[in-house]
Amino acid sequence: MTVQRRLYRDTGSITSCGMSESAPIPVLTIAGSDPGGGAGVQADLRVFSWMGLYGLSAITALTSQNTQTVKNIYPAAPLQVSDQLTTILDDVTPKASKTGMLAGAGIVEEVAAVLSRMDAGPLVVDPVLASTTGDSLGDPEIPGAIVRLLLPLCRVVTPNLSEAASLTGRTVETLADAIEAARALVDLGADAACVTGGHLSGAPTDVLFYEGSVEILEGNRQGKAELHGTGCFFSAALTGLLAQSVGLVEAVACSKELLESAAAGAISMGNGLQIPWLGHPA
Ligand code: PXL
Repeated sequence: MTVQRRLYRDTGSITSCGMSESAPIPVLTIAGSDPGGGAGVQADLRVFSWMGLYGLSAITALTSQNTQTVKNIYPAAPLQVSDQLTTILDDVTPKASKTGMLAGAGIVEEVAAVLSRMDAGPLVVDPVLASTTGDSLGDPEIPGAIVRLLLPLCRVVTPNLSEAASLTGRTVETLADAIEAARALVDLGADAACVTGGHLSGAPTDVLFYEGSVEILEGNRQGKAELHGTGCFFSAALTGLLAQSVGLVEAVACSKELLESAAAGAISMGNGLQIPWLGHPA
């Protein structure tokens, strides 16, 4: 697999497929629980441990869901989220962090307040607004709160097309739209924006806007079916690579290749959507 070869050649601390060979590096996810294991905190921690990293997690919501549907969402109280965060960060400084489902504008406010005063490493914001099954994962105030409070703190924001549309107030349907949306997200305060193109018609092409230039990352669609938890997988892999000091463009390209590999190996765990799955590291 190209990821393996490229990482082996380019980065001393990574032996294969994004795996760290040094002492376990702490990485943090701030996200919701998916008890079905396909998305959210459970997916993030699976990616982190596959990379040999030490996963920390602050839970923003419980959900009752499986591979077919999101049945219920139970958001944490905002202060419960900030309490988890300050308690973790008082003790351990992650080398990188990510946010996933934040479940309410009040939670976004608390997360931003903590991350603006405590070091949690470079921040990946995955602006989760809905599940692949189409269920909303939070209140309508979330996109505005993410733009106002989290984009200025983040290293990179990783929306899919519809999330990019919600964050920017634009129509984002084509590759040209995705490029403009990525630029707009940087104008709104992100250091970099990666608009993922899994829902583009044609090849799943991602767009990265970073330091004034655009990188187009073409991908290959693996199978026809939608998968559950692809956004979480991608942003967790990206966080894990940033934690290992891989440069942003390389980390995005590598995360995309890891996701393609996991999509090619997707598993049916329940009767609904398949889950991206990486086999054991080589
Ligand atoms: O894939 C987005 C996502 C993120 N986080 C949680 C989820 C989902 C999708 O269902 O449940 C907790």
